[in-house]
Amino acid sequence: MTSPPRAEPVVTDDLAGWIAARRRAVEDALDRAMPAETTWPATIHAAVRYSLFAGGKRIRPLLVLAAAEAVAPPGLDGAAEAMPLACAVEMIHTYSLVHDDLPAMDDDDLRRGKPTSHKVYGEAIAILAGDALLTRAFHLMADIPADAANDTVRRRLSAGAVLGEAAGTRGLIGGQVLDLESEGRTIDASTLERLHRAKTGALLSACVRGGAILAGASAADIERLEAYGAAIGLAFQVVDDVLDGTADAAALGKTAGKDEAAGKATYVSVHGLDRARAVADGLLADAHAAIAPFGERARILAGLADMIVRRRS
Ligand code: GRG
Repeated sequence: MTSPPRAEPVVTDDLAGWIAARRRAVEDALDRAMPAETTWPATIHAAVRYSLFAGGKRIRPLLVLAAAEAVAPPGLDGAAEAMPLACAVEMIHTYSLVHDDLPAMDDDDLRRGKPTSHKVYGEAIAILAGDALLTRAFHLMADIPADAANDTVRRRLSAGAVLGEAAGTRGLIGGQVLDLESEGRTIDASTLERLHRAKTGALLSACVRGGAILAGASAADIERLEAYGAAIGLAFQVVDDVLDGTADAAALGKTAGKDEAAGKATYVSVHGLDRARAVADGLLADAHAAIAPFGERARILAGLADMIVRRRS
């Protein structure tokens, strides 16, 4: 069955301006957080920077900052409080891509429109570049000024724990294990959902939860944002599956149609294209409903959810 063309995404000037400004701030903070390419040992710093600055969309850092800004009380700069997490989560995301592309995992040649890390630096350095990114993420979260207030220290530890949980064996790594074990097998819809909630959803959810924690959100607000994060976390992967089956490599910046070719279950193979799109739309509605109580304060989060579900790459 063919699907009707989808409406163009509505990225308002307000949202586009916010995204451009925050992306710049994230690029600067990431640049400051990583040793220069010439710093000893130069090979590893060049490899880390090659992948970290390869043109990622920075969706995760944007979610961290948007959540923090939505809940920060007057007088607190939510984005400044949350910037270490915004950088840390992008480092972890980049490490996972570098390792996922390795011959022992997905064995991919193209990522973010460029040759993958191991193609440029060799396998050993690519493994170490991933390790370095993961290590630096938690170093950054723990790097708290000695004179920081108790509240700041507590929030940083708590956000660090949220990040560790999402990146760990019940999140990103667990999802990757389930993915590897599912290869070449028929899996049912609930296993597929579990896989994606862990592999993709956990980290995206942690962005929102961690950003809110760093800005001092109440437990009730954290719970609302948690529901938003869970919905967009899964929606992100459903849309990724749809794009993997419908877009080309030039638009995606990575090999397209690879999951299908490898016999991997995707939302499209399990549910069909139209149903997969309907699932994404339903999750988008859930995300909007979860943040409705925030009213105007959640307008950027609402816009990011629309962007995630309506994106073309
Ligand atoms: C190696 C522990 C470990 C995990 C790997 C990241 C990953 C798990 C697999 C890569 C393949 C995949 C489908 C991941 C799901 C998450 C996803 C869609 C990543 C791409 O995220 P984008 O679109 O990428 O935000 P950019 O490049 O824009 O940052």
